Amino acid sequence: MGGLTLTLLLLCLSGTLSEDAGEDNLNDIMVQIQPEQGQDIENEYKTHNQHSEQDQDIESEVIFKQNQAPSLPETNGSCQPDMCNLLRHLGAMEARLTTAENQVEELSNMEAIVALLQRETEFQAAQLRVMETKLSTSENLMKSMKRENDVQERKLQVLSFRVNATEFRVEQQQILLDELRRQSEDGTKIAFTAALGGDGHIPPSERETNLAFSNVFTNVGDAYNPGSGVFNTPVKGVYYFSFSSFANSQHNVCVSLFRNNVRMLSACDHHTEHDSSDSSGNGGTLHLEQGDHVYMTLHAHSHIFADFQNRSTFSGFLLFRT
Ligand SMILES: *C1O[C@H](CO)[C@@H](O)[C@H](O)[C@H]1NC(C)=O
Ligand SMILES: *[C@@H]1O[C@H](CO)[C@@H](O)[C@H](O)[C@H]1NC(C)=O
Ligand SMILES: *[C@@H]1O[C@H](CO)[C@@H](O)[C@H](O)[C@H]1NC(C)=O
Repeated sequence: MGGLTLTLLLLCLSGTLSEDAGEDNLNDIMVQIQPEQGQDIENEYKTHNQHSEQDQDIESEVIFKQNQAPSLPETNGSCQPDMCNLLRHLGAMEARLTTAENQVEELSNMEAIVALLQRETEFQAAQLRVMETKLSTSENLMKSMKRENDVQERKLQVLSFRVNATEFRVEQQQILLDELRRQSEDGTKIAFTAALGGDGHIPPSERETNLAFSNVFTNVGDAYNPGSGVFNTPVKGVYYFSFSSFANSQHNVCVSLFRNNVRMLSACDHHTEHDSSDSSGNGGTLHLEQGDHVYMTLHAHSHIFADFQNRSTFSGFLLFRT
């Protein structure tokens, strides 16, 4: 009966413990109070119980000491030796309780720190997610910029092709323009007309002979030589030549136009009893190289009239250069 009361008293003393720590501490207390020691205390208590007024004092003393803790050991002068022993145990227990409380507080501080660290970690994770989003946005932007860049590059290539084509056309037109300018500026102008001059006819010969048309009417460009009757082609191009010949009644007339050593054009008229003059003529365009010689010949056994009536003539001019 006395033991139960003590246990209740001890439970009251440990009322300040937290719920978790309370049970452990109570066990500690029960261990501290060994069975035989407990029996002593119980006996002691019974003895004291017989003096009820004294009992009242002790109970008050215990409650007072609890309020005065942890200065219990210094008050041993005013308590019974057994009670003092109990009180010292109580003081030690209280000290351990305080330590445990401190540890609990430390633990709860640690928990707070852990919670803080957790919040910090969450915050950093959130920041990381934001940065990841930003990064992927930047990457997408970069990709789209690269695509745009590729498109621009292709456009530039197309433009480059067009510029090249335009440049080519401009170059061609420049060449054509230069040629036209050259033709119109140094505009080689070649034209001549000359007639056989002399005091009568040129008699027939045993062989074909050159004719020198010495009566010059025009000789623009000085390509025709009236002394030899040879036209010396000054520039490559297309030329037009014409000639005519005249002979009187008893004679045949045959003339030819030569390019270098090649006969090109001819004209003949054979005499008859019925007319008193024989005329013939021919003409055409020739494509000549620079330096080509063009001249007229009188065939062998042919006759031609040469005076100042200008009936036998040789003409030529440049149509265009090639
Ligand atoms: C209490 O008791 C201890 C020995 O148990 C002694 O050294 C001390 O002086 C005592 N204190 C008082 C206040 O009597
Ligand atoms: C344009 O012409 C230049 C040389 O004139 C050449 O280097 C370039 O490759 C050409 N560009 C294209 C797109 O043909
Ligand atoms: C022949 O040409 C000369 C000039 O060289 C001219 O004086 C003459 O009148 C011309 N004769 C005829 C018949 O046309």
